[in-house]
Order: sequence, then C-alpha cells, then structure tokens
Amino acid sequence: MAILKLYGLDASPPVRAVKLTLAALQLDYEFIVVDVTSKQQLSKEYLAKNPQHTVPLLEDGDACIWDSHAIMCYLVSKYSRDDSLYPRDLLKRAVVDQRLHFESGVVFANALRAITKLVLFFGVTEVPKERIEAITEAYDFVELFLKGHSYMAGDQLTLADLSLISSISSLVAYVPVDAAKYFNLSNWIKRMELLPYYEQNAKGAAMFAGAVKSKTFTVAQ
Ligand SMILES: N[C@@H](CCC(=O)N[C@@H](CS)C(=O)NCC(=O)O)C(=O)O
Repeated sequence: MAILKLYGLDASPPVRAVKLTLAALQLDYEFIVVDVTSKQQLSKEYLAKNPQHTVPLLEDGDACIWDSHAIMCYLVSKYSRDDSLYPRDLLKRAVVDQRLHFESGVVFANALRAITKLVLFFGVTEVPKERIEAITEAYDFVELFLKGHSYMAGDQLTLADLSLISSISSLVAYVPVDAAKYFNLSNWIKRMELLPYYEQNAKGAAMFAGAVKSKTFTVAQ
C-alpha cells in the first residue's frame, strides 16, 4: 500500500473530518500543509492535483481524490475491516449519504462557508442576519435528526457524525449551542468530544474559533 498523503490545514473543517476518519480507521498518512489563507492551493503543483483548488485532497498512489465526503467514503470502502462507519446495507447507507449531502450543502456551504467568507476573508464588520439564521436553521435540522437517536444517522457512529462535527464545532464560534434549546445537539457534541481520537478535530476547531474571535462584527437587523 502506497503511503496516503492528505493535503490541507487543521483550521479547515473538511480537512478535520478526513483526519477523524483516518484516525477512526487507524490509517497512517503523511500530512502536507496547504495553507489556503496564503493561497497555497493556487500553486501550479497543487492545481495539477486538484483543479478545483480545495482542501482536503487525498493522494493514494497515482489517484487524487478531493471533497471530504468523497474521501471519507473512499477510505472506509477501501480500507475498513468492517462497514460500521459507512454501512453496506443500501437503506442505512442512504441515510448516511443524506447526512453527508446535508453537511456539504446546508451546513458547510450555506452556513459556515458563507459567514466565514464575510468575516475572515472579506473583513466585513456587519453581517446580514440571514447568515446567522442559516446557522440556527442548521442547528434546528440536526436537533430533529438526533431525536430519539445517539448519532446523526441512527444509533451508531458513522461518517455522518465525523463530517458534521467538523463543521458544527466550527459554527459554535459564531452561534454557541444553547443546551436548553438544543438538548440533543449539545449531548451529541459532548458524545463526540469523548471519541478517543477527537483531538484530530479539537485542535483545528480551536484555531478556527481563535480566528473568528479575533474579528469584531455585528449582525445587521
Ligand atoms: N465540500 C468541500 C469543501 C472544501 C472547501 O471549500 N475547502 C476550503 C477550505 S475549508 C478551501 O479549500 N478553500 C479554498 C478554495 O476554495 O480555493 C469538502 O468537503 O471538501
């Protein structure tokens, strides 16, 4: 087996989701820092591997795979001894897939990336209230998904949890989770923090929160 190479930076939520998956599967890999804050993802060498210039990127031998969700599903399908993180049962897998698409479109793109672009990258000091509403809408949905269940896709840990914790633990830098309103969500976060390999997310989430807290912004009414 060729040594796996993961490109990215710890502050990036989807990079952390892949790191959690690699740790859950106990796979060795080399981590190569690509700092998107200094536009390293636009280098000729990186664009040759990922023309979409996003992190994370996984290199496995001659293959280059990007998008955290595609990478995570690939890693489990190729390297896991059991299918618990990404079930082979088609109906169970469909639920995990739904949550992964939800993370990608609703949580990451519509909530986290949208506000982060404004606050961290464009230095906006007044954020439209829709950006905050997109975050609470994401919290509302996951609170519902968790009703009667310990994990995002049912009663066992799956890739859905490893993906969603990366972005939700970053969203809390903008909107803290109110445990009284989001009882299931706050318990799930605590459950995820108990994973033996949670540090793979904790370090980067703290870096991300530090960057957000270093900015001053208000919410337009
Ligand atoms: N849906 C993608 C999102 C990847 C993404 O947008 N990553 C950001 C960093 S968090 C990035 O690479 N931005 C730099 C760019 O798009 O040039 C995934 O899950 O991998």
